[in-house]
Amino acid sequence: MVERINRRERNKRQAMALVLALAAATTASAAPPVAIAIRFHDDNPLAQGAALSASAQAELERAAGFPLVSQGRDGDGAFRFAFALPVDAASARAALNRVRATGAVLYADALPAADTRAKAAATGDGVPVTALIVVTRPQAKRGDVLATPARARLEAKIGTTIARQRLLAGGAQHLELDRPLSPADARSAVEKLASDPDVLHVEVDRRAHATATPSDPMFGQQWNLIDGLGGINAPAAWDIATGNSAQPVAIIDTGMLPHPDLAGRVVAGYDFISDVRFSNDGDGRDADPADPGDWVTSEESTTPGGALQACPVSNSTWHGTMVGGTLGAVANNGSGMSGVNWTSPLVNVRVMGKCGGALSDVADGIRWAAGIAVPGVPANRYPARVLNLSMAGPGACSPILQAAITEALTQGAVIVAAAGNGNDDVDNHWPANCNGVIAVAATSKNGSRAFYSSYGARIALSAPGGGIGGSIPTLRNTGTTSPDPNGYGYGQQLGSSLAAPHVAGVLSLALAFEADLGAAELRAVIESTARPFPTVSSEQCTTSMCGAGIVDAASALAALSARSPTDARPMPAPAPSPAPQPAPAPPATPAPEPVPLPISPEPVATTPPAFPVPVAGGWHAKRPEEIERLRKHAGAIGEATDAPAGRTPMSAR
Ligand SMILES: [Ca+2]
Ligand SMILES: [Ca+2]
Ligand SMILES: [Ca+2]
Repeated sequence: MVERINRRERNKRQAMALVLALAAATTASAAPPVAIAIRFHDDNPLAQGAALSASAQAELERAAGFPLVSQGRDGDGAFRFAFALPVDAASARAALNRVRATGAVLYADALPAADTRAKAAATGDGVPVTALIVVTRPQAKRGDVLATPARARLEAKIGTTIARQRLLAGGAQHLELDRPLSPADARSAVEKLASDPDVLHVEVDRRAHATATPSDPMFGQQWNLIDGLGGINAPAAWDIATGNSAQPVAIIDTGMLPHPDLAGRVVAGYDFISDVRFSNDGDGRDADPADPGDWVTSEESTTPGGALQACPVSNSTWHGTMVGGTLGAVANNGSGMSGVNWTSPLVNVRVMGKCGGALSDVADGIRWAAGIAVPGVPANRYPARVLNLSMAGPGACSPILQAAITEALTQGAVIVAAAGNGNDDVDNHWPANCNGVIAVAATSKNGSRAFYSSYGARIALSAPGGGIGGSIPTLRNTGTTSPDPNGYGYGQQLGSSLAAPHVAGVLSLALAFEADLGAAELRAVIESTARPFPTVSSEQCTTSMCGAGIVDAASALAALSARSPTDARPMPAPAPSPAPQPAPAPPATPAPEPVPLPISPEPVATTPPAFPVPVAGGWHAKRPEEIERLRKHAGAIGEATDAPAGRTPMSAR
């Protein structure tokens, strides 16, 4: 493809190569990406087939500003390209944002030099294996489950019986094992199953863990929302948007509790934990996603052969309540704290219980949160366009999970994932290492990389997670095992779990202001308006470590509002609908209650947006049907016709 370019283009590219070489020479120890994955919308006729047409690729190269070498398509449907010239991390980031801003792609991701995706996701993380996920040939099934001969053959290979089998959304089979397998036995079982002619794919159902770390209680102010150095600079953004009661945000977590500072904000969700050994509520999936606690005792952790063997011993974390509060605690109610978003409903999607959450449940939870049907689960009356995943588990992104994420992106969802607290390359941790996900690293109050935060080329941007100089004020419950009904209050926490909902919150404010933005465009907006990392004496963030910068709510919203006025389409107030009313409308302008800190003196940006405005014509303009789909999604609540539950499991308590 490269030889097709004309001489003028070639000259331009040679000049660009020189600039890049200079840039590379001054960038210390950055691991530059070697390739990119670009996933177009499925209904784009120019993006069919095994490779892009020459003209489509030329247009892609023009948008990116770089010559690319086609490497075909991967299993997720993404087109892969190598950079024809060496590219430094910052230039690659800018190129990808230009491609995202066109509105034509579901995602455009840089691929690290060592792609863990290629490695088989055969083994778990050292804990017993309680379930396997297989994709079989159609003839191995009878209806939704394995036919008897195939099942018996697989059981012989696994070495134990399959206690339950069920169909996951997306068509894979979930095989819950009668007894947990040791990691070594699981590895052997996976190898044997992989050689079975009926098995197209097999992997261990791994677990991800909540990614917040307790810190000492301290009286805190919400620097994370206010501060113009290490915070997200929210007050000026709240002059433009505070949320939208017609645009739900999904908290895919341990379940939220009825905390007074979430009153009226939480709408009906679902409990996706299918295995009773982890659910801690006495049954499998059910309609009550309230958090019953996720404590693990030392006895559970040390019982040989038990499902919880080797799981970290801990009290209940109330992680979902904490994450939900960071994103959406009620503002201006005279008590407690404020969330990033003051209005949008929070959908309570429970996927993590004792010892974290299984990727099979996370995948189904993602689909359901985005409004996609999941077998055996009632339809989601509050399909969300912003999904928050404050969790991380070791290993590559499972193709099962990637398929769920890609499908959710196709529905218009934007998916935010915590980098994890392992102080490791994020490429080794799912779900943040899946394509199309906005991976968020954590920063301290002084803008340095938080000591625990994972990092690397896959990080989109950073947000406050706490560390040096202060932790993040959060909602909490004082129960150490079960929730204490009189124990609701406030605490302090650290973690990339708290960084993620800051970004999800800013995305929800951006959507509240302009509902037509697709997932990739939203990412381009928040990356290109992120605040550069301040210079610090230790744990300096760089764009190759911590992404584009620290998410800046004021800059993101100012950039959107500075675009052509006809581009701005604030959603109208929701039509009277059967939806439970999520929140009393907050006053339009004042800063939230508990925040005595002065607002940053920096003026609201009035400069033109840093990201390109979509161009009309060609593949890279957003198509009318795409806009229509996004609008429909935004209006889904008002259009719901089924009777309301009237109350949520939260308000029923
Ligand atoms: Ca249950
Ligand atoms: Ca439940
Ligand atoms: Ca409050």
